[in-house]
Amino acid sequence: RRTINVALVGNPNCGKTSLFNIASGSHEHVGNYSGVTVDAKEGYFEFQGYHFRLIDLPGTYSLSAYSPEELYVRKHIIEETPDVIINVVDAGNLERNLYLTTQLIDMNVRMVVALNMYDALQHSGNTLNIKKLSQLLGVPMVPTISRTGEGVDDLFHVIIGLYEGADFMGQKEEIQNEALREFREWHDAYVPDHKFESHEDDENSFTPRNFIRHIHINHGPELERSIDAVKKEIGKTETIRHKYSTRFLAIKLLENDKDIEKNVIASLPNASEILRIKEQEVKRLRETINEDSEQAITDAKYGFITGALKETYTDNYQNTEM
Ligand code: GDP
Ligand code: MG
Ligand code: K
Repeated sequence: RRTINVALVGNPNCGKTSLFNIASGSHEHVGNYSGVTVDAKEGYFEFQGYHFRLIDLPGTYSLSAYSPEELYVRKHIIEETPDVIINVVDAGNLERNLYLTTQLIDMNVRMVVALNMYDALQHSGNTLNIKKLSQLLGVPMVPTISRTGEGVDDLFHVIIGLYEGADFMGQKEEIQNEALREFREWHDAYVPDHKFESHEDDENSFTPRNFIRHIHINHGPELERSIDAVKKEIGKTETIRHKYSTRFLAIKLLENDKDIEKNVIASLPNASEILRIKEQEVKRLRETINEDSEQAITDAKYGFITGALKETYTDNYQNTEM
């Protein structure tokens, strides 16, 4: 039987290590932590008949190339290719924490969000429509309290489901269809310029499972146009196999990510053409939206998050103030 490789990714102090400890400890623990380094702790355990290898990665706010932690996490995801990533999120600090989530979505990884510190959210009296937020981002989400272990079994059930390719959160078909209908309604109203990519352009392939894999954070028409232009040129080098999604690479280039430029793009036969198109798009963006492309991408991601939270999160405190 294969081992399911799982990595914990999240901001500092969102409860990754607590989750790591409780997952490795509360289930049958069949091995010592090996490969213990300053950077990443590794644990082995069994759950529901599956072997798990769990890595506790360093905390990071972003997947840019601005800090050793960011580069380390990014490199781990690409080189170790975990089967499933647990994006641990502080449910009391969603706006900031979901920024990293949008970057993981760009990377097109198989992931589940652990809405951790859920006890703090409950005590605050604020409410979150988890199902809807999960539809808006195209990622399954499970509330957890890693200090007590609540929700952790549910989390690993979802991970097994994702690993085995089960349908969206194991929902029954009629619930899936309902969720899908709601999602499409929202999508058409909210991002009218954006079209879903689907397998073989088959309308029927637009299933919840596919939208988990194919949903994109929409960055608005001008940025999406630039992303497409750069992505198209990167996509021409089909003989070169890199593990990054071309969309992620295009976004990173437009963010002026020198690590990607030097360590991924430079080795492609059409590197100079890719960079020429990138420069051209950076210039075009400066002229059309009057903004630096890196800043524009950050703003668009926060815009998406703000919009999603507006639809799903009610701030009780603010309501009583008003
Ligand atoms: P890490 O930096 O992401 O590894 O976070 P830690 O696991 O070290 O947790 C940071 C702090 O949050 C610690 O004091 C934990 O006890 C606390 N903590 C972790 N998970 C939860 C949770 O679900 N609820 C609450 N209230 N506190 C938590
Ligand atoms: Mg930690
Ligand atoms: K995804």
